[in-house]
Order: sequence, then C-alpha cells, then structure tokens
Amino acid sequence: MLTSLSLPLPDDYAALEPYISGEIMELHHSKHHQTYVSGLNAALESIAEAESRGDFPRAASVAPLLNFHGGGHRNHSLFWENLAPASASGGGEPSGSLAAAIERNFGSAGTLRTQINAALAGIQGSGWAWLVKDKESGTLGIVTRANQDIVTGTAVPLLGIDAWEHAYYPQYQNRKAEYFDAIWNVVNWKTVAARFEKS
Ligand code: MN3
Repeated sequence: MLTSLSLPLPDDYAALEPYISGEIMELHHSKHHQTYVSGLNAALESIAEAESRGDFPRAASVAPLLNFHGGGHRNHSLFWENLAPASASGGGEPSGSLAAAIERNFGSAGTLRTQINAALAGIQGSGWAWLVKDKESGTLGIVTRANQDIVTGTAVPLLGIDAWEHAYYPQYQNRKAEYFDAIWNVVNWKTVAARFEKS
C-alpha cells in the first residue's frame, strides 16, 4: 500500500526556476500528486473491501478510479525524474546512443522538441505527451494521452511532459506555449538516456 511520496529532485521546490516556479512545483507535488496517491490508496481499499464481501460488481465499479489515480501516480513519478535544475543535469542536448536514435527517428533533437511541443499544443483539455520507444522495433515515437491514461503495450515511456493546466497556470496562465518552450531547459536527458538503454 502506498502511503507516502518520494521526490527524486532536490527538496528545494524552487530548483527549477525560472523555468518552473517553486509555487508550481510545491502545489504540483505536495497537492496534486498527493491527491492521486490518496485516491489510489482509497480505490485499492474499496476494491479489497468489496472483494472480501464477494461484491465483485462493486469492485469492478472502482476500476475507473484505479485507472485515474493509479495513472496519475505513475505519470507524475516518471515526470519528476525527467526534470533537473538547469544548473545541474537539466537542459542541453541528448548524447550517446539516445542522441543517435533521436537523429535517426526525428532528424535532430531540435525537431523532436518541435514535434513534442506541437503534440502538447494539440491536446484538448488535460493530458500528456510522451517520447516513447517501441520495445520490439526499437523505434522512437511521440504519443499523447488524455487525462491520466498511461502509456501501455510495447511503448516504453522515456520522457513525459504534463500538459494539465496545474503544471503551468500559476506562472504562465494562458501562455502554455511558453511553458512548453521553457520546460526543455530543465529536461534531464540523463534519465531519458537511462530509460532508453534499459528498454
Ligand atoms: Mn500534473
């Protein structure tokens, strides 16, 4: 049972400034992500309780909550690891075999950024854009997911960008394209490369 969160970033919520404000990071992690964890715990408890009574229709009815909160927890856990202060591992360009794969699949890292930003801009409502690697073909691609739906199947998520309003609104308001541009300054390519190598 999940009861607490860990954040693999410095405890300093302001570490990603000026690109992502400390106010956003604190709200996003300590309130929004916590809500998904709490919701996931509640859903798991409801399912266990219903199953213990043999009430399987009730257990099944909780599935959408499990999907939403479980997805929210998973997506944010991956997202935090994708970020690092610009003064540390954030920003710059991918290197090594990841860089070669990006060039092969997209032409350049710049083109990849442009294509992910276009995918993010095309999301209607809340959702995510992901750089993924297909486990079978090794091909890289860009996918979007609505709400907190997760990447599944043979696609392995390497880099996720949160396009929910809570990820940018206090700082960027309606200028979400500025957030999509700015976040590249704090993308931790080392994490992306590690996931690429492992997949
Ligand atoms: Mn979020």
